[in-house]
Amino acid sequence: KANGKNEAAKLAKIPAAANPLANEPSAIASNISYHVQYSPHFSPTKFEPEQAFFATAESVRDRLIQQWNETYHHFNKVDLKQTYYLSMEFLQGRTLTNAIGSLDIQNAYADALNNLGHVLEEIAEQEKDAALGNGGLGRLASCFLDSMATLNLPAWGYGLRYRYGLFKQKITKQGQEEVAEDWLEKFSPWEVVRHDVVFPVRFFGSVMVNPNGTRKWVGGEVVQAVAYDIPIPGYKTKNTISLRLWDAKASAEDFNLFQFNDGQYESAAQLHSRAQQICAVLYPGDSTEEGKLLRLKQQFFLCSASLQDMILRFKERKSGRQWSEFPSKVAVQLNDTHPTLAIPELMRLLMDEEGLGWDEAWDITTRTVAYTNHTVLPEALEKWSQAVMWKLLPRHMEIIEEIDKRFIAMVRSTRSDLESKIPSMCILDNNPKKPVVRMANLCVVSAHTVNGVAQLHSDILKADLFADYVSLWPNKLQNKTNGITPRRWLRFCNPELSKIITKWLKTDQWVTNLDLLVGLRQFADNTELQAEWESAKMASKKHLADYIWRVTGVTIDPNSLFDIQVKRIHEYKRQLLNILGAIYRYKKLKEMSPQERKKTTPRTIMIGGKAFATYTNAKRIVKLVNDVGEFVNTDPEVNSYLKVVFVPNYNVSVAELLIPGSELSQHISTAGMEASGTSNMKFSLNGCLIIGTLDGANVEIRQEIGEENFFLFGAVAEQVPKLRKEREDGLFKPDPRFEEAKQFIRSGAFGSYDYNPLLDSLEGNTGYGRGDYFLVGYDFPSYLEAQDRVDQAYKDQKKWLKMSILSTAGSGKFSSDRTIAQYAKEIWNITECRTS
Ligand code: B1H
Repeated sequence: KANGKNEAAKLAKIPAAANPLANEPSAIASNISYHVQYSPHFSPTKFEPEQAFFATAESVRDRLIQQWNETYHHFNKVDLKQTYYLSMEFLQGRTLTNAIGSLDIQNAYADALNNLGHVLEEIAEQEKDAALGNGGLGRLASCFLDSMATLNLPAWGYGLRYRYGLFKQKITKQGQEEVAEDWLEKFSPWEVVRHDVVFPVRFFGSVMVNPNGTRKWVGGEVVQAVAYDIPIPGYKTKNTISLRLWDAKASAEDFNLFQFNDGQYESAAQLHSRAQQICAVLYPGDSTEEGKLLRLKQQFFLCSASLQDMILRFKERKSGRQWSEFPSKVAVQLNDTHPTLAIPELMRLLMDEEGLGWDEAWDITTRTVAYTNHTVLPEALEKWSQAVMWKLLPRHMEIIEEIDKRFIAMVRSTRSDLESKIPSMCILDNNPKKPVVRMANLCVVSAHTVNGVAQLHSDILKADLFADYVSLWPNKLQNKTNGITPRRWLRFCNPELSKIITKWLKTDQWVTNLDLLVGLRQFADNTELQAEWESAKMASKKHLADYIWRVTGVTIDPNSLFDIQVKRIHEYKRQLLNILGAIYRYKKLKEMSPQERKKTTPRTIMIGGKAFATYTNAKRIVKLVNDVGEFVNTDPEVNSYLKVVFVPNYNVSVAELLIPGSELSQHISTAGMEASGTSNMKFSLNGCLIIGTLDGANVEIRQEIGEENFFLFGAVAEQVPKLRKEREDGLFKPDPRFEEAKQFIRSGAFGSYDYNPLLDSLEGNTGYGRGDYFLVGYDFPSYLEAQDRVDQAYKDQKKWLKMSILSTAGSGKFSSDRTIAQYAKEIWNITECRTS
């Protein structure tokens, strides 16, 4: 443990290194000590873990910046096509361990810090999570950046620098409480502000028609977008790319000095405070008109600043560049519809600012932009009010109208058979009650490629949501099954298991070639490997048990089966199914004799996740899990056989702790509703078995690891519409076990909180009733049966370990390196650009 004062005094005696960026522990220590003294964020007499973290991070950043400069110098020289990944979310989590590991200087840093009286792992825990995203979609963007850098691809991430990311979740007697999470409280050592990269972004105003008929957007308010760059190192390669996050500021001219001197402070700085609102929070609540407008402003701000930056870079490269070459130099990927405005904004910039005609601008735009769809849930398909769009972005609405008009004309003239489909295929929904712009339609019409994120999801897009477009453009729709970075999600978060894998495969090449994991299959029965595997898992379980005790005060038994469900709380993800199953398990344990109980498989069920602040039923689920936990965990008759724990404030860092310690994880969404899921891949990669439905990427995971290693249950996607109809028509007879579990909640066993609205959602169509839209009742019996198979399998530890090894061995496909290589080849048409 470090002792602040003494250690700081010691620092002064460390000699300056000849090359402060050398990788010997002595040079690193000297570099760290330099930052303590000369990057004066804190008093230089203090060197406690917090100061040590910032100084260490800054010394790592020095190394990243060096590689980064070389990388971009190289990109400029070689001038290959580049990809720009536009996303409203990047869920980066912590950076230190990942950066040191990618630079391959873990041991030297550990030694250097040891010499300075600190422990690397402890220092790393000082870092705040950068949670500039909600869940899977944002984390996917971050995994993609890691893979793009590691594969040496010329690529950039573009996003927004939210002042407050995803809220911190506190659990109180009332349930979930949201608290602002201040990731920039001190500062972020990873971001580099680019005072020279600033672009104006306009809002509101009007369209001026020039004498020659061209049009120009004028007036309104103009905000400046300032770039903050975060270096993203590739694993064991010099290539280090950028995540460029835009922040908003007003310019000095917008500060009314006259008003200010007159004492009117608020109105003097009005534009400044309006600019500050833009990047204040991730996802401003959209229950009010103001909230909706702000979200739309954010989306446009990201698109406009990013495109201006790309165009400037394009023009700066090799003189005499032709506009027609733009699509062979620039690929833009839209992460869902959130950055759709990139389409009309690129059209506007090309026509109104660069003087191109419609046809040329349209040709360039459509050959540049591609779109990824991440959901088929109707409530998540973005539709913006035409009135709001006309007000905020009048020129873009003109362009969207024109795109729509030309699309309709094209369909009429080439495909008269699709006439009846035009109302649902076109972009503007002119329903007089609420005219809207359908962003997904705008994307499909304008993008050269549209992709889903798992095979089943892409098939559903083809057969359902986008079926008519497929008949128009048979080759536009592709599948790109999601993936996860094996660096963060195995190599760094689970070093014990990684060591074993490297030992048995006799190589660590699996970290960048995850398919090599199949080599473990031949040893799945090997008792030596099994023993090592078991002891690594046990160490992680103990570590996790420690953590659970620290954050909840609940003691859990590392010898029990660790069963985890962590993801956003949503009715379609069916945490309710899980908790109803837990309640049923409790009731059966209660009915048993002590001897019978001893024969059961002890379980610790952990559930974690955040509920969207205004999603009432999701918050009720959080409350229920907490209440069930309190009840079960304090029942001395059963609590050595069953514990239920709500893990508070689930985020990337918590995931890095939970996943290595997991043995069973639940991915139990109603079939057809989870586009892919990505935590399923993380768990499976770490040797955790899955109980799940045939949904999203589960289907492919089961194929890869073998059906005998997957606990399958539940209806399949094709059955779902029919089952819902039967439910509505009163033809469904619920299983008595389902009724029993619900009844136990209704009886008030878990306290006085009113759970009726939640329970009613599982019933008929009255009141809160949603007619059990998510089919919890239908799937309950097969879920319980699958859970029985889990209990049986766990009793045979040899068999379980074999299944666990086979899970890891079969997870190679789910590397985001594979996913990104497919995007690069099949959508972006870019090739590697290695910095030597
Ligand atoms: C996914 C979202 C999403 N799909 C709207 N859609 C949002 C929609 O802030 N918003 O308005 C934010 C996010 N997120 C997820 O994407 C899917 O549900 C997962 O199944 C999938 O694995 C993940 C990555 O593709």
